[in-house]
Amino acid sequence: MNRNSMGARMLGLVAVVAVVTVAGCGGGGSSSSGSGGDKTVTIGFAQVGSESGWRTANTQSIKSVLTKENGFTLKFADAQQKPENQIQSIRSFIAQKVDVIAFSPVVTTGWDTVLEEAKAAKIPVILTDRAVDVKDDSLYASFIGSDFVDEGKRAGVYVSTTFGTAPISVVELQGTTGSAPAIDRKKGFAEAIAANPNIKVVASQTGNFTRSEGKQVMEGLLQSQPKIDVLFAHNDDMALGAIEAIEAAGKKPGQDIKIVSIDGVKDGMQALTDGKINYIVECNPLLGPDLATLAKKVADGGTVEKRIVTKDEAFDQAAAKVALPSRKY
Ligand code: GZL
Repeated sequence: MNRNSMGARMLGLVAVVAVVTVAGCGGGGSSSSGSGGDKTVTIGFAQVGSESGWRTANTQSIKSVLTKENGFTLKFADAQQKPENQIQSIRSFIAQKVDVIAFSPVVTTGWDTVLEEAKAAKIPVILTDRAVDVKDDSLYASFIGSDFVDEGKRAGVYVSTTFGTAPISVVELQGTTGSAPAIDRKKGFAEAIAANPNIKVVASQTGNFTRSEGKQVMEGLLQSQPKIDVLFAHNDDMALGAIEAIEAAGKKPGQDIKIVSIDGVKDGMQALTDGKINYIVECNPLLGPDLATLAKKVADGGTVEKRIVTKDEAFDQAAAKVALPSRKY
């Protein structure tokens, strides 16, 4: 899409994108001059959307710490999974002269121009959850989030060692096309199973990280694939949608079709405990506290670590039974 048509789309989106000031004083303009310390830090956060249980937990973690009591004014925007909405929100944060901008980029590409505008405005940018693919990594101060390649690898190693001792047909429900978690989880899974000749990925399609699309795609795969032994889903929400499709087809999820997923949200851990999922690699969404610490530092002009990797556990059915009661999300 060329810049003019992009500009037209973005202007049209002004009415769509609601930038909400969540805490502290309303209205535009920074309530501090590039401050950290005890002065209020005004932070603009452009969230992916509300597509999954993981996103809900991530948003809750962010909103629960970026509060007036903790010295923040939060301007929060929900992009409804559209990168153009995020670009519009970031431009709005720049116009309001916030102290810090943070966002979880829907997809990895298309960010150079707007991040250059933030840099020109001397507003530091923190990436949370998902990464960007930019020529100049000085365009952001820090990236805090999980290692998605490792998550995919761990899922692949489990499939290979647990189910791959005989020939198996695997179907893959990918996350949002072009997003860092979808690209990297697919890469990690493929690397982990590459050496096992028993494993064949017979189909790999996006379910866009949502339960409804995961169900829809799985319905199609159950029709088109003569044999499905294992489902690898890039997130629990798509796995839960697929479970509905598998049961509607008269098959037993977790038994007739084994399921390996990523996230570890409550509904996913419940399905794991109930034996409908076989293994979940966690992707910790509770990024709020670390984001708050980073935001104060960069607002103060301090330097921060370029990459902070959040720790992820993994659960089989027995481990899920033990962990579920005390899960925070
Ligand atoms: C991963 C995050 C992904 C989750 C999905 O960090 O970006 O997006 O795995 C969510 O549940 O929709």
